[in-house]
Amino acid sequence: MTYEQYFKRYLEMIEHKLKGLLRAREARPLSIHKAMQYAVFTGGKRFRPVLALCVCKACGGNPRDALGAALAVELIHTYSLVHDDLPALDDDDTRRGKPTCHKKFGEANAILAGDALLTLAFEWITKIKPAQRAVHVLREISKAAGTQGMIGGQVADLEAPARKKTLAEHDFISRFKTGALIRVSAAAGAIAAGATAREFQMITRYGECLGLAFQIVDDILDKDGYCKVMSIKAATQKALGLIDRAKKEAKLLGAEAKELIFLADSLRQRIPG
Ligand code: GRG
Repeated sequence: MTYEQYFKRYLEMIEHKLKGLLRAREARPLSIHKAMQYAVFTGGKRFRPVLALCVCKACGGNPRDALGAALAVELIHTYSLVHDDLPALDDDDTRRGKPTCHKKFGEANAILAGDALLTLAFEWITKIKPAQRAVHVLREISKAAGTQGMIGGQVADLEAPARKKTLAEHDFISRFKTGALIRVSAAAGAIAAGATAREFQMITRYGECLGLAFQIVDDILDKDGYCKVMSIKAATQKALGLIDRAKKEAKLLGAEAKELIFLADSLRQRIPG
């Protein structure tokens, strides 16, 4: 079974909510809302929100309780892609095979659309009930998206010239730039479910392993990043080791963890060869 088939229900829940959320924003000024919709609906895998919903279920919650957190991480992920594509950063013309947001709507609109997606994410976190869980999710996501997470990793990446990076630097950058948002997607699902401290720790370790593996797999597919400091074979081994560790953590949660194991295996499936 494919990722899309297995997670059909979750993917539909996420699309439905995202559509409602962004349609409601068709108010003036239309240009910014069009740019936001364009960025969100250009065919992302929705890996992070699916992860949040699976974790919520694995920790005994109703996946719907994690929807606010799931949408928030997807909006933050989308904003990071829109900004990363800008001329001042990666200067990319295409994303997911289509023109980047700034190519389609202009640079000013793309900057503002990214800002608005980030702000909207925080509005959605406030919808998590009870309020105590919303505050906990807010704290974790703020840290993971900021200089102690994604932004910190991006800055460290910009400051380290590509060919001089060591393996340790790659690990540091990837844990922050990519891993933090994936780890917190899992953590937020656990918080929304009212997980125990033990479950929260296991889920955090699961998310950490998956987050680092995610970047290594992305680099294997692009023959970039890790593949500049190690062979594709070694990078594959490193990713497989992390995916196995993630699965071991998930298995400690018992039968309810089967979706988490499938998700880890779908990442494994993306590795070529
Ligand atoms: C805030 C400007 C800014 C940057 C933060 C996350 C990030 C740093 C930049 C985005 C570009 C990048 C290469 C990130 C690495 C993480 C990664 C592999 C992103 C792609 O994620 P997928 O595969 O994308 O989940 P889809 O298209 O499926 O949503």
